[in-house]
Amino acid sequence: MRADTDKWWKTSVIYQIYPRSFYDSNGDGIGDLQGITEKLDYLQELGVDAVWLSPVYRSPQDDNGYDISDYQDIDPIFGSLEDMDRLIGEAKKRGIRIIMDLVLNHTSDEHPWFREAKKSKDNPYHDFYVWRDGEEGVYPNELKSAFCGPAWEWVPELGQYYLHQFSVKQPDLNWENPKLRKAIYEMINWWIDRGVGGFRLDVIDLIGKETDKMIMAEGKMLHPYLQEMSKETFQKADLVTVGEAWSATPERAMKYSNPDGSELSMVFQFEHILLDQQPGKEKWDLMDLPFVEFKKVFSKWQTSLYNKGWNSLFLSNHDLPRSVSRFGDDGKYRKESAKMLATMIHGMQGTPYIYQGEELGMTNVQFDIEDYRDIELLNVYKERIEAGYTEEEVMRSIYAKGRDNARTPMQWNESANAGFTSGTPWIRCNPNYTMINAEEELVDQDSIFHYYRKLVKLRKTEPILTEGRYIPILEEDENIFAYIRESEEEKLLVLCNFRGKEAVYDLPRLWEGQEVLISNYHEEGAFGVLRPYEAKMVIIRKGE
Ligand code: TEU
Ligand code: CA
Repeated sequence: MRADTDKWWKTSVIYQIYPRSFYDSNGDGIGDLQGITEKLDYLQELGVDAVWLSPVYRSPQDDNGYDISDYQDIDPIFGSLEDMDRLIGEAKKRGIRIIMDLVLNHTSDEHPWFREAKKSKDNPYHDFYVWRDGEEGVYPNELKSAFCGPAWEWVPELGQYYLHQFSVKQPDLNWENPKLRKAIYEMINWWIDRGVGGFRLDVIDLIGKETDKMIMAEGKMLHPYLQEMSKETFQKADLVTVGEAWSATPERAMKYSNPDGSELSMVFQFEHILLDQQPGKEKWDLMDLPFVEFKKVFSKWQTSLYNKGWNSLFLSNHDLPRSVSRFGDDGKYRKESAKMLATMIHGMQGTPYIYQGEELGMTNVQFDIEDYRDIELLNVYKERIEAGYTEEEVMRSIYAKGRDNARTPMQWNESANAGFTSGTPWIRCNPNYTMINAEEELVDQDSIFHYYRKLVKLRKTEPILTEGRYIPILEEDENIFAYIRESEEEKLLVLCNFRGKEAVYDLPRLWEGQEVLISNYHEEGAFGVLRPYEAKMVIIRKGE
């Protein structure tokens, strides 16, 4: 076996589930573990190797589970530890590994550690969190919470502030404390012993924070902590680990995903995700996607990490809008453009991630403000209305970027509530479920679902997708995303038209008439022209 393919996750495709929106087995309106177990055959048909679950631990659900009050228990809304064991076991039977979401930068303020920490300055758990002395109303520094407002909360009994980079109910942990680190590693090992296949590590770039210097991401102790954690936990088993790192650059990613296995398998980087917002502003400050730049970002990551690290490949997750609405066309060319985006991502080197419903071409929603649930979205609405933005402007940003776009229930069939629940869903369904749903797509061989199924399979059958070197082409083209993958034996061409009109290209004739691995159009078109949102992979097998 080649060095490159010695890890199972290098030929894998990972599916992300947002449990509360996936499938509700008991009619309380919230998706649960038993619901996931019931849908494992669907995931097996899609062909994915692993499933990443957004957090299902015990939690007051202030940030839908990213505020954990007990790392070693399942929240009753999702089920029990027995349900978790059953899910792991049933998934294993189908060749699917379960990946847990580790939130290690903060806990819930209802975690016993924090309850203790708040009792007094000399409580043994006090130093598990980040505190600063001060006086009420005078913040220790200017740090802001990602969910609006200052990142400091006053605790009058102690005369101290605690740090929270997210909601007030998510106090930041203090990784400088070796006792905290040890407690975390013990918890991780407990999950490894339970048989999980790996971990996604929430905002992991923040754990080395140097609070007084206002350095939050990539603090100087970040990589030492990761190496310590990896040695104490992950390296004991054959796991996949993926860190969420908004601050990652290719140079930093080479450390995180060092092939020597000293830190993680890979990181999620967000450079391509940050392009359609005004420079230096927030994601709500919309801007058209600079397409040429978008391609260059991907090409940079593909070429810099070749043999030096490993990429994760994704266009959407539970924090992001639906990819077909954001980068494609969720109207007339929904099917074509969803398949095109999938082709672009699944042709690259790295581990592709499919976010639930992406394989159906699920789209963004436009709700009235009362129908939204996300803490970030509701906070920004309030903050921007108070700051004088018009209702229309704020709603336009929310429609484009709000996290609830990704969190509406999975669309299983055309029956009430998309077949997601027999009760009242915790958040409204996207009304288009009567047209876009799994049941229909499973029957229709030409569906987006079946196209994803083929792409997942290609990663297993075509080694060039795992190993081939990436070579960007047509780099300045304003319409077409194109690249070549090259290995000793083969050459693969990936062509994607990002526009709802024909696009022409100039490439050597040697590509004409070659084997088409996959395409989103049935009939082959003329060489040199791509039809609206046309995408294809063409392969030349050199030995032949
Ligand atoms: O997200 C990290 C994060 O920085 C988010 O605030 C993200 O930037 C935002 O959604 C985009 O505006 C992770 C989780 O994925 C997210 O769901 C959690 O809310 C957050 O951490 C806190 O745990
Ligand atoms: Ca339920």
